[in-house]
Amino acid sequence: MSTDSSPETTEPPQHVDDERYLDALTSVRKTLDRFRGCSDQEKDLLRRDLRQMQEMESKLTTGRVEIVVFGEISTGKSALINALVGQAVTEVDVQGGWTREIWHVAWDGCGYRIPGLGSSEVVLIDTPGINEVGGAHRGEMAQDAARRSDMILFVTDSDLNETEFSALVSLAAVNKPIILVLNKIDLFSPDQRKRLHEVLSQRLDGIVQSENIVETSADPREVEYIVEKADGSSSSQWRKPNPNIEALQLKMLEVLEKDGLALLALNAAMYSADKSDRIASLKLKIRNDRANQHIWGYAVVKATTVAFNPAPIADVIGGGAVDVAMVWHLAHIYGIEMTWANAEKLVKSVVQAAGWVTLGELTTHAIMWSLKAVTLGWGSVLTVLPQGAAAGYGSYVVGQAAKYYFEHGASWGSEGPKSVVQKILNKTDRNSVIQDLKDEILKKLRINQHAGVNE
Ligand SMILES: Nc1nc2c(ncn2[C@@H]2O[C@H](COP(=O)(O)OP(=O)(O)OP(=O)(O)O)[C@@H](O)[C@H]2O)c(=O)[nH]1
Ligand SMILES: [Mg+2]
Repeated sequence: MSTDSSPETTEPPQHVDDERYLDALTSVRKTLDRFRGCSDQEKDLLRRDLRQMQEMESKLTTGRVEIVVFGEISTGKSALINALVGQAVTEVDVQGGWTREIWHVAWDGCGYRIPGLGSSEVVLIDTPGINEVGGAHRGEMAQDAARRSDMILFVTDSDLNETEFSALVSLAAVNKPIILVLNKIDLFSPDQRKRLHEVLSQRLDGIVQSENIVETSADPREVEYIVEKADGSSSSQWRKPNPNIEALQLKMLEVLEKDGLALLALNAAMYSADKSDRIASLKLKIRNDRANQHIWGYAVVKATTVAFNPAPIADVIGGGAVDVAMVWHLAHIYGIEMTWANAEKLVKSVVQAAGWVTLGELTTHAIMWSLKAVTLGWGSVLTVLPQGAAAGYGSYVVGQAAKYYFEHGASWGSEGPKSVVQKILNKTDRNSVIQDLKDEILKKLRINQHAGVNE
């Protein structure tokens, strides 16, 4: 399986003209195209998703139907797979938590093929028990396998407990056929079996169809046989009866015959829609992180520039070239073309919306906050520090507002700039932004003092 960033695509299957199937194939390929269109950084973060998506494409084109066997530890999941396949392909043990990996086993004997796909096969997937002590991540592995598969066999060996019930409810939400397998029926009397079946049907009303509850004994315990010999004597022998899985086999084939192709198609289409959403939200997140990094970088530049060259108050906030450059750069991050003049206008409108027409107001406040915090004995620091930090804070707010504007496709939306900027001001932890900026300025001051720039 190739894991590089330019996925190979297999040829479309020749003999399937089912519309749902072809739609699913188109949507899977579109999602793979979206992966190709990602930046290197995004591809790096999406490596695993890309591989899974390529697997989904190959699953669809070859017609691989996956049936996951899911349930608590020691309910007989592995025994059931062995019984279906007709040989001991996966390990069975009395010790709970025996199966630790996800196992894929071809169910060759089942006799089902997706019509039109010669290479089609049915694969059974063994999973670790969901409630294994200390095996939380294995439980997640099992859930993940269930999400990718086309049909779910949920195995239990008694009435359901809380874990099983909530697992079933969340599986039911992904809209795949679930067959509830009540295994180990050899351990129950006929009356107990009947009662259990009734209880399960009631509990699972609306979650699993009652005709999809089947009984099996995948690995029945040994029973005593009395052998009568020709001479009239008799002896006792303990033997294992054959597994009893016919009801399950029939049910599985019935579901496959009726819906096999549709299940495969629906599952692939849903899976690819999920991955597509994931790509979109990752792109957003990366862009958002980049934008925040940028804003902070510019705020620090502004803070230190002002601290080192205290300017007349009117220049301190909003008007400077640093803010315009920041906004212009942010537009680029959001893929929006913006002229310098428009960037300047945007900065001005944010400053106005913030109510900083009298720019001194913010600076005076900043000086008040800073006087409390600054205990250093440097007279020069007392003046440059608050002014610089206030200026940086102003840039920070301008940047956040511009970010909102670009995120909404270069628009303030129905709210208008005033209410957006007000919300940003309310949301911003002013003191901590100012404090962080002061730390940055002090860092630079110390560096410069050591370098002998400051006398
Ligand atoms: N009596 C009886 N015992 C069974 C049956 N099926 C499985 N068992 C026994 O149950 C125990 C657990 O079986 P496994 O198949 O290993 O169960 P599992 O669900 O795969 O268990 P984990 O992999 O640990 O989650 C073994 O001792 C099996 O012999 C059955 O139908 N009847
Ligand atoms: Mg097992």
